[in-house]
Amino acid sequence: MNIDNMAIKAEDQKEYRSGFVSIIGRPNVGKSTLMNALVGAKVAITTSQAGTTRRIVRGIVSTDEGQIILVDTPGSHKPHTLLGERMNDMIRSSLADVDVNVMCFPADEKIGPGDNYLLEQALHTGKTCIAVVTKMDAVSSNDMYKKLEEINALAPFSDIIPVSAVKNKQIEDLRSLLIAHLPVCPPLYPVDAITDDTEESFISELIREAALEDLRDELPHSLAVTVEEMIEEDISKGKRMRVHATIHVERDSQKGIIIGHKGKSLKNIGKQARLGISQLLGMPVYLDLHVRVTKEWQRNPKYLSRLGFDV
Ligand SMILES: Nc1nc2c(ncn2[C@@H]2O[C@H](COP(=O)(O)OP(=O)(O)OP(=O)(O)O)[C@@H](O)[C@H]2O)c(=O)[nH]1
Ligand SMILES: [Mg+2]
Repeated sequence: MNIDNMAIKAEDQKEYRSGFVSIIGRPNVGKSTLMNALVGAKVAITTSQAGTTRRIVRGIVSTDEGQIILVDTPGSHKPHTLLGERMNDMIRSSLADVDVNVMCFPADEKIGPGDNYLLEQALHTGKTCIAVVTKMDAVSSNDMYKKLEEINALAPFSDIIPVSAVKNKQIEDLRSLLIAHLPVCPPLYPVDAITDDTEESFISELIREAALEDLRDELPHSLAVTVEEMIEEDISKGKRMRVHATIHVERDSQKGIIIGHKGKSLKNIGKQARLGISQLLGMPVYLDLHVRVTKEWQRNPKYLSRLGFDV
């Protein structure tokens, strides 16, 4: 018998763990950046604007020890629209559906009532709750020490771990910690998968990301993006993807802002989004962007459902 094969068999018998981990926290605390760092690839959009993530996005991490299915959630906030209510419903249902909840606290911000409200809901599920202090690169070690003490006194977390997703600090440790908390179970997704999102849905997110970064604080919450059509076409140097997409805004005045003076803003958005989309698809992209006023879509159940925000 071949000794090498026997060694592989013994390795195979190590307990493999697999399960779901939600990433929760207030808007802009670094949840999606953390998920991308854990996955090791961009599977969710991230911006400096609060309220970037609007739907549940799953990122998958597979190692020799196990598989983590990360569930990135929208930032928890007081809802002002039907969309806001649906986003909070998404958070609530993911809290209950996972094996472990990871609650993110940014190192450089105070803990507030919004955190306590979400924490109460997470603890209520009776699931393992891990506190992650994000953006550790943004504070001194002295301030970090105080933050860890404060979080330790806040609730009976199973673990508290500081990380920096942008500097890749303690991300490996967090991966191992998460796997250790998952049930013994074979992989639930193919081990080479990194997300369960569709290409089309991620493309619409990349366009929204480009628009959010370009427009800064002007109207981020009023934007939605839909992809109407994707056509692969032959060009002289090979293949090209033609993408037709619509940016929805809520009011006529917002349409003007998105288009900008002589179309400059829309051109910038298109240029930025095209880069990300061609990287994703591995081929050149022709992006045809239209801006449409879909009045008060955030409050209208019919539009919400058309834009993919079903109950
Ligand atoms: N310095 C620093 N900034 C970070 C880190 N992680 C995230 N950020 C920044 O924090 C901002 C928000 O990041 P996101 O990942 O989009 O935050 P989020 O919690 O997913 O936000 P919502 O989807 O709006 O709830 C971005 O500008 C990130 O670059 C980090 O480790 N260090
Ligand atoms: Mg996010």
